[in-house]
Amino acid sequence: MSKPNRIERNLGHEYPGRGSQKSEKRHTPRHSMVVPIQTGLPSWPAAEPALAPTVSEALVDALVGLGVQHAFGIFGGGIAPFCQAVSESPIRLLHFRHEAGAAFAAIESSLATGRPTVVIATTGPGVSNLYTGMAAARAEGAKVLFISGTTPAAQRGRGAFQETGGAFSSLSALFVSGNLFHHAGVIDDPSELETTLSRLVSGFARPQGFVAHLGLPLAVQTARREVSLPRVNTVGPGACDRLVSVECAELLAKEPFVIWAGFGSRAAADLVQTLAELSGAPVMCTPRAKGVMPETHPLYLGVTGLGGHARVTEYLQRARPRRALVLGTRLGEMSSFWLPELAPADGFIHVDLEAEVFGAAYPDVSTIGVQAEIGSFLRELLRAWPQKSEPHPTTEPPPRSEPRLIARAGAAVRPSYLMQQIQREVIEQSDAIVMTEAGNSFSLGSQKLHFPEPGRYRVSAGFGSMGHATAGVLGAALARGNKAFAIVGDGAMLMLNEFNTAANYGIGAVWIVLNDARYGMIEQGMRSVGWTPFETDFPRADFVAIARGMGADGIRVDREQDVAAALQLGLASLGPFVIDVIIDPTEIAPAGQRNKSLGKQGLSTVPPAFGGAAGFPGVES
Ligand SMILES: Cc1ncc(C[n+]2csc(CCOP(=O)(O)OP(=O)(O)O)c2C)c(N)n1
Repeated sequence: MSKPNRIERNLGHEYPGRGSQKSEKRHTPRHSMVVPIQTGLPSWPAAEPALAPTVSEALVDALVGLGVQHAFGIFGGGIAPFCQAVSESPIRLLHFRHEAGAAFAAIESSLATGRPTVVIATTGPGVSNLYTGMAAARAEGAKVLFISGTTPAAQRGRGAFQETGGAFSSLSALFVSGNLFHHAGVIDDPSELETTLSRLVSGFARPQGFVAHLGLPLAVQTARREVSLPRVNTVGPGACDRLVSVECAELLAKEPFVIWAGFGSRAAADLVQTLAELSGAPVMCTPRAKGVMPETHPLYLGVTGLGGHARVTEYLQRARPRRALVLGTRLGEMSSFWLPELAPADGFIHVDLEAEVFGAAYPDVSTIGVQAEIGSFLRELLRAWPQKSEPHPTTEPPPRSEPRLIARAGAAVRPSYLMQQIQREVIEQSDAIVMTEAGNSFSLGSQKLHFPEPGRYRVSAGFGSMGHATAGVLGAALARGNKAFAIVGDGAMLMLNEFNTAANYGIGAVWIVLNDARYGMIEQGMRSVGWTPFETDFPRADFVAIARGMGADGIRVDREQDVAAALQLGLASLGPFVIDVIIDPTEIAPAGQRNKSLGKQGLSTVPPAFGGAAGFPGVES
């Protein structure tokens, strides 16, 4: 037998994860997964012909082969056979309380493990409840396959219950590839499965995210068919062109520059640090890239965007680097606020796998776009780095100065004090993932938490749905040692929590609730633009009682002296645990830039009813 060549050796002939499934369930492949070869007349007496697998079973087998370990969702008649096939496989099936919660958990599980995950929903409202999660999956760059029930072709347009898919359904737009899905469609005929699987295999092999949605009518879910697995192996994007890296190295090495790291550079964190140390270029990070450069490193400048650090812009104005090397970020609003002061005079060298991001956020800034995988680009850049070049005598980034807060007595907990204690008790004492949520926790997390490595901090910066972290924390905990923390608002907790799901499966999710009995970010935003807040308060909720009423546990904290002990309890708890912190609502979260940005977009200092016009005086972050 001939030896496998290099490409075959690198790729193997198996899908990622095959044979490495950690599951107590035994998995007996239901069929050979190959098209049977006719060898002539059957021998006599005829053996009982083995039943071909159903499409559901064949699809599940393929998903196991693709490395899927978890499926999250809500069942229903329209998707029951597929749910059953998953339940009999090594994939762990978790039945949630809301489809959006299932989707957020799937996104976070995928991002924490790098594996594809599956979300299941039934027809009609099952699918429509997923919409927010689908958009979030795409915005976050996760690898998620949504599978939903659809109405069979013969019943469409005839008033079918929860009609889904086809020309007559209000939900047809959710089965079209485009800005929402990299691949989507209804499988109306079992023979379409092979081509669909090819799409999934190559899509999930991409280094960046991949989001797909398949609709399966019941008759297709139960149809029997011998399925041959796609014989497709894909090679990732090639090494970055050497000439390009030599030119970039020359441009960067001749004058001081700054590195602007985004979420897409998280897998290349060590190379980012090496380049910074070799060249003397300081590193600033977008909120989702926190930890790509250790946040204690002397060359780390700070965070840009929401909750960003003033010392980043101070440094850029003082040191005036000529260029920014932008790595794996689309420089969207929450990452940059499109601030001109973040763009150096000679512009950007922007590296990303998606060419559409070049020049999109800063169309008037001179940009050299390099379409490449960040790791491969940086490796080539380091190889091409001029031997003789000395690190630039960059102006030293200013040292971080943060006051050490002492617990105060007799008042509610200051959010800044809570963050300081989370830093000490959770981030420095464990390797748990810490998430923040749309609301004040986002800007607080960006500014006040410091991470030593990538993969520890998660926030949905671009889509930013409330409920993303409150439910996503289940997926993060499942993926990483059954422990993850979500710092969230009380409003978000009331919108969506999966206490009951976490209790059902003993998931070690910990929620740290900023309980201020209001939509705090909205209230503070209104005040900061000179409005008198309206309709932002709501009755204070007791999250410990809610958690206990749903099978979880928790503790209420209303004094700063008790914060550390409560966090330790959260860290030690085996199951789901809520830390319900009564916070001081008068401490303003560092979200001023967001309010400024809203002003630029047309929000006025005076409510429109009173004749307000767009724009308002600057609010410092
Ligand atoms: C699904 C969704 N609806 C509305 C918003 C707009 N929004 C952003 S923050 C916020 C208030 C958050 O309040 P809370 O969860 O209590 O957090 P706090 O700011 O008080 O810490 C709202 C309504 C959103 N991001 N997502």
